[in-house]
Amino acid sequence: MSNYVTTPIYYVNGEAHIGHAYTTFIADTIARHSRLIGEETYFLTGTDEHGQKIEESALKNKKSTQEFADEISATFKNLWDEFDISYDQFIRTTDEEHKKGVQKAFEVMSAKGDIYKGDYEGHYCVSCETFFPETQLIDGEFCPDCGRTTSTVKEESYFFRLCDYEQKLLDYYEAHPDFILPKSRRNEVINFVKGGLHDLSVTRTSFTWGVKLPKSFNDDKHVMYVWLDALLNYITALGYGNDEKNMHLWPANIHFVGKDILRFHAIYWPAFLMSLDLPLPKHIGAHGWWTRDGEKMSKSKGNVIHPKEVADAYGLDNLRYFMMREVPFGQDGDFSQRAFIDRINSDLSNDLGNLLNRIIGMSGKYSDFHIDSKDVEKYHTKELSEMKTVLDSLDEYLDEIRMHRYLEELWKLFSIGNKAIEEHAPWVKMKEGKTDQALATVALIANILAKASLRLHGVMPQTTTTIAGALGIEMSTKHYTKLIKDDALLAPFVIQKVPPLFPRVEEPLIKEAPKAMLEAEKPKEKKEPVKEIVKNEDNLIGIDQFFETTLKIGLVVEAEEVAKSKKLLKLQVDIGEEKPRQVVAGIKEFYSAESLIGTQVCVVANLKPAKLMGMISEGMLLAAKDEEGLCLIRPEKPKKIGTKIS
Ligand code: ME8
Repeated sequence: MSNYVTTPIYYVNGEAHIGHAYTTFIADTIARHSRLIGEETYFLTGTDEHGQKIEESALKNKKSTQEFADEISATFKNLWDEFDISYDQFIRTTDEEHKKGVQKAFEVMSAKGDIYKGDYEGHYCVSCETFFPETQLIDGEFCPDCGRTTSTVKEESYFFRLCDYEQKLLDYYEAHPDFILPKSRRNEVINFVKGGLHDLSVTRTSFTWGVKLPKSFNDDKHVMYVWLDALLNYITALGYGNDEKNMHLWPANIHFVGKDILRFHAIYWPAFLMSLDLPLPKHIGAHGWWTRDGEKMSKSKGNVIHPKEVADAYGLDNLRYFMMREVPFGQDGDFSQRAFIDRINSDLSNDLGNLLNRIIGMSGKYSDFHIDSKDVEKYHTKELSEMKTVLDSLDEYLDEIRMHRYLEELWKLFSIGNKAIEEHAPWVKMKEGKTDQALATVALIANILAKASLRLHGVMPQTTTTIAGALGIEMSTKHYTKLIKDDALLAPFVIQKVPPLFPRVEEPLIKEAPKAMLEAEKPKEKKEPVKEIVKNEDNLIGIDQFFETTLKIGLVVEAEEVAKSKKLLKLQVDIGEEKPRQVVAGIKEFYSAESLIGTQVCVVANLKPAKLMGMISEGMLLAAKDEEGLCLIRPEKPKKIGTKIS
């Protein structure tokens, strides 16, 4: 089976922003996953370079249209290269082969009787490169899609008999309920078609920057309508009208598009393909709109988010993860640095990064970094079966491009891992001399991480490759088949140390954002510090003051006595961050270092680090001391590491 995946080809009238990056990330994710599972995959992206809009933009920039198109097209290509987007082909509609293919398609449609010459009088929106009937205009003048002024155009035009395809299209939607994804968008297309289609004007005489009609038409005045030209890129890229060398990849499995251009892909494009007697793409995946503070992004508003700037600040894989996890596919989403930071700290740093650190630490201590799955089945049947249930459920979400659900489900694997560590407490097993059991738990986690990485690879290619390297596997079809399809466990290996993959982020990293944007990004939970301590006679404080102290559940993973000190113990306390915190505590008289390892404590987590006998202490333990001595304050029953105490 082959999997041909495409993005829209982007207009070259401005540089890529976060919305373009989003479509490209999703397509790249699907392409990478498809390659990993061993399917023949072809991933197409590129630029849409003809039309009045580009001609006008070039003029404004005092450049020739070709020069302008070359420059902007290169900015897209360079950005995708910097982002390591795994496209197989970057098509430009100014490519000679493409133009030839478009002319060929025009001839075939014409031979079929679907093209005729007539006069067009209508309202044209240059920005959308679309005609609208009077009835659709807002206040009789403005474009119903973008709100800009339309101009009245009367010109000779060739038409495509779109009306003839009305019923065929409706039949097709009926027979293929998953043609449009998400399914919730299907009705809007069906209703549009049911509302009645008009024949489509597919040539223009009002400008020249476009594909010429085939020579056989002997008509120099006309150039192709930019949408006919653009949509055909999906087949000209495979050699249609030229050498046809990749036409075996047709039909596409999925065209990813924004909801703004769904109509073109779900109505015009299928009709063109029917006219060409070619099969239809299997899916059109229409995603929602990324907004900035609820508004559409635009240069004039100064609220455009540049993908490179965000990726440089927060990490490319983190950005990919955030965009796919945060917003359900098909819905609009607001881009907020605060939401992004929360995802990094909780999902990536706490859940995923922490798990890897913990097994590196434990295996180092218990087995000189050797990890062997031999006893995993014996001690962890329950976890293995829970894992399998999660892994088996994932394809369904992927097939429907419900990426946020896919990732949400996938993350259950890390919960299984974290829970297993809490329940089986390998450090206790080690103390009890049950080394096999302790090592089995560590190996279980290694297997969870390996399998999760294989399933996460499409979304986070770089990070999962690093994790795989630490676990002695490759992101390859061979290993995917073995560990996912055949459900095997990892062969014995020596785990490699890796630097922390997801450093925690405390504050927005992009500071030069417009003021309004930073305001909106102040941590929600952080209230303005109370300037004056308001005390009444009873010495009461406000709740805000109490919440200025961050208290968390921690697990003591290491403990040792501080030589030459009667009072101090040096502890490493895991509070759900990338690495454990070092806490130097004055409790030596009351607790032995040994007895603390593997026990839970309550940590004040937002104290400024302090130095005690030359050692950094990054937190404080809660304790109560009376005349009988000191005791640590602990949760009544074990809680998830890092849980906030309130
Ligand atoms: O429409 N949020 O090109 P285009 C999410 N050339 N996605 C966004 C977005 C946003 N704010 N802004 C843009 C065209 N996109 C035509 C396509 S295809 C044969 C021809 C993404 O440069 C989204 O995928 O205006 C949208 O469909 C595409 O960029 C439009 O890019």
